[in-house]
Amino acid sequence: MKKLYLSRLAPNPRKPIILMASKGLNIDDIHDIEVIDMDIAQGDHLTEEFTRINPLKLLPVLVLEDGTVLNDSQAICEYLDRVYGERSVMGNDVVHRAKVCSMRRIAELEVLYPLMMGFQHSHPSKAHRVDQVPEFAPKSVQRAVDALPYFENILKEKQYLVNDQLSYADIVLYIALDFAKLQKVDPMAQGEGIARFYNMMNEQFGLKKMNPEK
Ligand SMILES: N[C@@H](CCC(=O)N[C@@H](CS)C(=O)NCC(=O)O)C(=O)O
Repeated sequence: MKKLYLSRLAPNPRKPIILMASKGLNIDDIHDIEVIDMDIAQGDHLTEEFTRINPLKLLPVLVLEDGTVLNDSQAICEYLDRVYGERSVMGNDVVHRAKVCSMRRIAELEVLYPLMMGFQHSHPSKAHRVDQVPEFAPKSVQRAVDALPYFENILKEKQYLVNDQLSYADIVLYIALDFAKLQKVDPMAQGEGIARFYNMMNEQFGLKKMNPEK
């Protein structure tokens, strides 16, 4: 049995859950994957046992049957996309894959990552991990906001970021927009295209929809 260590509310662990959902699959119903829920607030990922699996103490992690450890959300999504379901979320052909790769890198590096830095440098729960520089937090969040017009220009003309189908790039941007709310950035106030996109993704993959019991 493969083991997928997750925290269902955190941005990076949400990627594999949404990726599978976008392929019509429920991560909890895959016959050869055991999902292990970790509580970041309780420090489940800081134990000695988990540190042996991922010395970086970060989620998500997928451990394959032969013991191979994939400790990065992108790598896990690449694996899941190829192994499960029909349609590829990473791209159907070489050019489509390259376009998805480019767009998801921009969403990740220009929006999600600066927001993560904003959170890590400001939130009390991260003080044990990060040598916090509080003045850096708003500047980092602003950097993410400054990148949003790039996506607005695309989404005011198109339903999805790449071609006419949902891809991994959309998943990364959606997760980043949802995470932005924690830092008082309203996804509904970043332009018509982003607002429509955010609503569409949120209806399908929102935290409430994916975690009805929470
Ligand atoms: N590059 C990693 C980053 C993973 C990451 O930052 N995970 C966060 C949740 S979004 C985490 O585990 N944080 C725990 C902590 O900060 O203590 C990936 O994408 O998998």
